[in-house]
Amino acid sequence: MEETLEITNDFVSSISLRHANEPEFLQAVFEVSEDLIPYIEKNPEYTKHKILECMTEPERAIIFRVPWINDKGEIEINRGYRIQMNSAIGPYKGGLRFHPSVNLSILKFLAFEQILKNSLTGLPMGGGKGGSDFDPKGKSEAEIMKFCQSFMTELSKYIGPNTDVPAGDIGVGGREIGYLFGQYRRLRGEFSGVLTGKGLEFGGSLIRPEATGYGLVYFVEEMLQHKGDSLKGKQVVVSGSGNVAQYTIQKCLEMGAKVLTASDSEGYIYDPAGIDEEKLAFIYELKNVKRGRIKEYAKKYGCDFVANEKPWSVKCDVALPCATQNELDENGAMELVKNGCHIVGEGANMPSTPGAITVFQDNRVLYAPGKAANAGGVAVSGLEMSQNSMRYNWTREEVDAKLKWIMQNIHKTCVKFGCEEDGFINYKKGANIGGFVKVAEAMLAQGLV
Ligand code: NDP
Ligand code: 2IT
Repeated sequence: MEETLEITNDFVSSISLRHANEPEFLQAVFEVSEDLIPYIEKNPEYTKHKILECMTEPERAIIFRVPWINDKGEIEINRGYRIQMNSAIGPYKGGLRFHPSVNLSILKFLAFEQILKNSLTGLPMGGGKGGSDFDPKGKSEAEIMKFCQSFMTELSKYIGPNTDVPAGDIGVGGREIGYLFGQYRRLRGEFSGVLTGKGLEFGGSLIRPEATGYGLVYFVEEMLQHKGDSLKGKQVVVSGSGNVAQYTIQKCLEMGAKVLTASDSEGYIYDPAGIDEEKLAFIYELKNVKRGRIKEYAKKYGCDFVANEKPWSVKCDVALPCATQNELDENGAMELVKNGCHIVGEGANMPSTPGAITVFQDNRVLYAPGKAANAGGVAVSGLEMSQNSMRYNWTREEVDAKLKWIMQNIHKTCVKFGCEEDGFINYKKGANIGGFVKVAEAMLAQGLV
């Protein structure tokens, strides 16, 4: 016990110093190490070879200038990044985020989470993440294309189908992946599976756009079934209204649940009658085509729009945060618990703050962290890579069945490593240890590299 404390303190103080200006990265590392350190303690090989220290230092972090010219003919300069975190079990794999908040700390937290998430899928993918502080909001089609081309001109030097395979994340969807792919193909003169989330006409996989949301709902259904329950008839609160939120809502409806909320960075809508198929079609059009604001939903359907607030005070059984990091804090968690919410599944990456996680754990809320619950997106990206390598496409049913099977396996892994003495499943612990073991063993086997 004393030894564990010592190692914890050493690790915590050295990593805190080393990454002093990276709060999100430290938050992610501490959340994971809380579960990993007691486990690592029992395996001296991991301690001796400093596996956790190695895993928290990126293999490589690339930062580059992205110059481009806007529609007014003015020069704009953004910053581009690719964090190549760990390639012990496969090529770096992870999304690209375009959002003004993007910085080294946020991308390192995402890349670190991605190592464990990708391992949990069972597919051979390492961890990486990238992006830019470019803000796609309000930009014309031509500006988006010019930015993507300039970004890829530099990024193309560091990626490839066997080295690093980026995909989408916040602000990067099918449109951006198309422009990025076009520029890579032009620069390299090759057609390869260098990106995932591609259009179906040029190597994309069926179900990839739906995969994160569908996978999240499959995972939550597994959690409920494990305790003899199901999503049917449940009241669900969702945050976000982008890619992950949209397909989360769709699958919840298919499973017979009632979805009461959706949000964006300006606030949330509360629809007590529930979002149905027709209203969801309005959200798709609003967000993916018109690129409008969620408050227009409230105007159209005559329900409440609550500006500058998160939806956690709405009474529900299940909460699915699907927008961004740290969007669900301790107060939000207490509201959820007070209103009887007993399952939280993270569609977003690290949406719950450490304070919120403590509230969930203290109140025995079943809490599924993003690295387990939202792994369906990268899992189908992995399946897109397989299909590209085979030069073949699986049907929608085939991909969906594989996705469901992968989510069920991740659930089993969480139960295996996270089941406590009284039968309570600590999904956070299960996901952290379950994701870690494979990467740690691969790192040990490959020596100090
Ligand atoms: P989108 O860009 O499609 O949608 C993002 C949504 O989150 C929008 O509704 C957006 O609102 C909201 N949002 C973004 N930033 C903020 C912010 N700072 N404050 C409040 N709301 C915000 O992204 P995705 O749906 O792809 O991603 C959502 C989350 O899911 C992210 O955490 C991402 O990392 C994670 N994820 C995504 C995967 C994928 O395959 N796409 C896979 C696994 C996880 P607004 O439009 O106003 O900005
Ligand atoms: O956070 C994530 O897992 C993603 N944004 C998807 C990454 C991918 O490579 O599909």
